[in-house]
Amino acid sequence: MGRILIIGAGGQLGTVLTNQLKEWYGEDQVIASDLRNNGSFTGHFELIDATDYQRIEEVVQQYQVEEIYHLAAILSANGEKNPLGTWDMNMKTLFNVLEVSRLNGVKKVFYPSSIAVFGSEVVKQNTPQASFLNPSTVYGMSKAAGENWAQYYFQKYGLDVRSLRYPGVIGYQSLPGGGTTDYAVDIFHRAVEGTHYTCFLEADTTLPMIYMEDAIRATIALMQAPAESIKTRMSYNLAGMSFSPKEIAAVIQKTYPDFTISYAPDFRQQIASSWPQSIDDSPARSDWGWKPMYDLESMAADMIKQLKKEYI
Ligand code: AKB
Repeated sequence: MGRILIIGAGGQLGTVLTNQLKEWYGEDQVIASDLRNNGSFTGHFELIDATDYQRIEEVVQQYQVEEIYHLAAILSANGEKNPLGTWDMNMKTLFNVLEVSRLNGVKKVFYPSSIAVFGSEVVKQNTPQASFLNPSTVYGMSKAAGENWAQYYFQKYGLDVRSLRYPGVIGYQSLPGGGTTDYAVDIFHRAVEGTHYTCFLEADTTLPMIYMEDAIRATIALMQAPAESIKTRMSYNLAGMSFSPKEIAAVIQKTYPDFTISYAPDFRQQIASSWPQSIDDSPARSDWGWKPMYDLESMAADMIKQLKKEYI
């Protein structure tokens, strides 16, 4: 097998995915890349600004890359601070990855989409995969467009692009940046360090979430699945669990009875209110055998256990 390039390896998902891919395929097979080297990478690391076509191509040729995970993007909340810049950045980086892949023999591309592709037109409970997409954020718009481009490159050029619509990802290994679901990670850090948490969403805002371990397992399973199992070339709905800030706080209080939370909703509330509350991921289950392992209780227990080691 040829080498694997991860673009955005220093991000929330990239940090963990890079290590998992090294475990699967061996350290020498994986090239981590990002705008900066945060010093945590062992093995191959390359500085890549994904808006720079030439730089991606250089690395792909140097290492004879056959698979790319393109994880670099500006997320929902940060994206709203600079709508046109976000569109430019999210689309340009995707086009660069697709074109470099098409022209340099890259065989497979992973493109992360998001529940942010859904907007007010969908049923909020068990939102089906084949829903009308009217995203409320520029990030969501870029992901909806990106899904169509992924499908286009598959149909027109035969490029094997695969994609998942991630819900909010919760993990202890890395911090999210600039998303609307970030509160569900922050809350654990505050609880374990013993401080109060002020939540930027209202108490009853239910959103779909997934534990990092499940998110990584789904990603690798999708990429390893035989091509004939991949029935959608847009993006697969992916679900783990659904909960509100009030519900997660109550679970945390079982371990930390003194933990306190208050609510000061800001502009992110409007984004969260436009998203589904739960996701129907039955196509992923039936096409390539997806099944989540973590629910709210087991995810919270593991988060607390792992973070305790960090805050001693
Ligand atoms: C965000 O909140 O923007 C992301 C996402 C759901 O895609 N975590």
